[in-house]
Amino acid sequence: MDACGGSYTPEQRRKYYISGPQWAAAYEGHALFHAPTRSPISFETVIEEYGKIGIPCWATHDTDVIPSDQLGKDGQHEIVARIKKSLADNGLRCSMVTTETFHHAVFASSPASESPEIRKYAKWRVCNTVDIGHELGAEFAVYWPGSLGYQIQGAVEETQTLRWYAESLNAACEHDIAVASKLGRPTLKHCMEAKPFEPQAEILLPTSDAMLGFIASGLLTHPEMVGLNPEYLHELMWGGAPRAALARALTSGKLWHFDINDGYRLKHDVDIAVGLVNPLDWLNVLILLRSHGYNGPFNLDYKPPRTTSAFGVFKVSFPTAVDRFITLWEMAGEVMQDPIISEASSALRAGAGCESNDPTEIFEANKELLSLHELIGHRLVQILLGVHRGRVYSV
Ligand code: GLT
Ligand code: MN
Ligand code: MN
Repeated sequence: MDACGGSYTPEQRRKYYISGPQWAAAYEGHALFHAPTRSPISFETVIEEYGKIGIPCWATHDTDVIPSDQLGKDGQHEIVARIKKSLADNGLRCSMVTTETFHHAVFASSPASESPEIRKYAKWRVCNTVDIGHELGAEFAVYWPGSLGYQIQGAVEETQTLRWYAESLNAACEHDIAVASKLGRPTLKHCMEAKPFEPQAEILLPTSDAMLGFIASGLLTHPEMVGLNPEYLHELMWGGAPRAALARALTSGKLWHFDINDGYRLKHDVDIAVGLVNPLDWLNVLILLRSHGYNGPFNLDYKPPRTTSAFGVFKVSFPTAVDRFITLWEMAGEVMQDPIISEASSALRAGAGCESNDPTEIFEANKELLSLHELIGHRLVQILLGVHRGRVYSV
């Protein structure tokens, strides 16, 4: 790591709104075909290690830290008190809480199951997470709907299932309004997270755009309290352009929280760390967010690879992810100031000044100008590779 260079100090890292999820650091390397390669670790260790790295915020699912049978009971209160202490001791804060409505067997038929008792339990779970969020001082609650979909077609009626799903979000928002006013705190920002393909064969809300439609559908009692937590890879997975998906969220005023990672198109959710696969696309994503003043969290929702040791998780995986993010963020700022890109962009926006209404004449007048698209692309790659600073290779 020392030999690699290019790293930031914990103080520098703390200037960015970066959050580390409990589940990312505690991921043991298991999957359908994979046994774990790392041992369980406590939230105390995760918070302490995040503190040493300089990750300023921590996020968690309810059951990442509280066993299911302790939810809502004394055990929950004891654990939440220990979390608060651990955060305070290590100079972190909790930015986001989320409800695990996908792993436990009770959610096999989704949190919006036909069974009223499962739906009642799901509502209770999201309301309980709102309580935990307020107690920990969180700003955001995230909802990944998990099994909201089906394996067997025809058995699930889609419109009814979406109505039922909306009921649990409505319960969370209404409970939040009551709790926040009692505590004199702002309500949480409730953010939906889409993922295509997994874990059902068919998914009812597979993309951020589907979720924008759902938020505007009239099914929510408080659509103003509900926004998006897009995940970079989840938009790439279905073949979308993450930057365009983010732009659509931005124009709807719903880009509130952002899961940062990387991976490949049309594959499963490999959750590789930010910038390891698509650094140029990531640079462009951050230019978009910086130029629109996005100031929400960047949540490190990736999985340290199975081949990384428990030691490596905190010595290699997290610090390098944070540092690549910061480098790309700062580089995005450099692009925004770059005189060549700004001159080329202004020239494109000014157009050729052709007065004619004849399409051939308009094309002729603009055709040289439009070469600037490719020139801008070249300049972005130069900046990414450091060529603009004189880095050259010779054979
Ligand atoms: C799950 C999912 C992630 C989500 C988590 C939030 S759950 O791990 O794969 O992308 O962000 O609930
Ligand atoms: Mn995610
Ligand atoms: Mn993912």
